[in-house]
Amino acid sequence: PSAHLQTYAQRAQKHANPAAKALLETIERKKSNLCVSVDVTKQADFLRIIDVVGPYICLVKTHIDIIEDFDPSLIDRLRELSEKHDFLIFEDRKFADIGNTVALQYSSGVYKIASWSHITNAHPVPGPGIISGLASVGRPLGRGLLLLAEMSSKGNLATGAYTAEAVHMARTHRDFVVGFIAMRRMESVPTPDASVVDEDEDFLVLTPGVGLDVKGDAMGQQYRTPREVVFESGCDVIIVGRGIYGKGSDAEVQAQAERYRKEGWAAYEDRIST
Ligand code: BMP
Repeated sequence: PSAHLQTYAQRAQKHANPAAKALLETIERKKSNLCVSVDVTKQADFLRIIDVVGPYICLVKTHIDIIEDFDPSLIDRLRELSEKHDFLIFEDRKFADIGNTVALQYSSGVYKIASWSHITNAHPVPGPGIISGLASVGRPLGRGLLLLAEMSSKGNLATGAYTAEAVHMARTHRDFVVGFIAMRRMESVPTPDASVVDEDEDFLVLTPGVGLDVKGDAMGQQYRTPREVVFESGCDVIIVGRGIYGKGSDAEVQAQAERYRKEGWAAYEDRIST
C-alpha cells in the first residue's frame, strides 16, 4: 500500500535515512504528528514555549535567525529540551542558492545549522546542485532534507511543472531528500523521467498552513484544519505556529498544543483504518 496507508511504525522500520526514521519513531512513540513552529524573537520566550509544548510534539520548527538575543548557548538549551521531551529539531532555513554557498550556510556562520538540526529544507529553484551541496554536509551527520514542492501562501509560484520538477529532484536524491513541504501527497505527481519512480517510495510530507480557528492572516497565509491536511490530503506532519504559541498564557498554549495533537492523531487513525 501507499506510504500514507501504513502506520508510522511500519514506515519507520523500512526507512533508510536516520533522521526520517527517528522522526517516524518519535511520532509513533508520542502519538503525535504535531510540529510546532516557534516564531518568536526572544530566547526566553522561545525556550519557555518549547518547554510547554514539548510533551505534545514530535518536532520543533525553528527560524533561528529571528532570535534577536541569540547566543550559541541557546542551542545547548534547545538540545536539552529535545532530550527532556523527546522531539526532533527542524530548522526552516529554506536554502535557495548554489551548492557551494548552501554548504557554507548550512555548516558555518553564526548558527552552524547542520550541527544541531535533524531536518532542514530547501527551495528546488537552483536545481539539483543545491541538494549535492547540502548533502555534502548533512549526509555524514545523518541529517535529512525536505524540498519545498508547494507552499501554503496565496499566489505562490510552486505549482504545476515546478512542483513536478521538485518531486523529480527528490526521486533522484533519495539518500538525502526525505520528503517535502507540500499541501498533499506527491506519489501521484508525474515526473519528467518515469524511470526514477519507485512504487515503494516513502517521502514524508510536512504541511504548514494549519489552523482550527481562522482561515488566514493579513499577508496571504492560508489555513486548513488538521483533518483536511492529514485525512483528506494524506500529509504526515502538521506544522502549527500562531495557532499554538500565539494564544497567550502558558496554560492556553499547552491546551492548544494538546488540542492540535489530538486532532492530528485522530485524523491519522481514521486515515489508516479506511
Ligand atoms: P503560522 O502557523 O503561524 O502561520 O506559521 C507557519 C510557519 O510555517 C511559519 O514559520 C512559516 O515560515 C512556515 N511556512 C509556511 O507558513 N508556509 C509554507 O509554505 C512554508 C513554510 O515553511
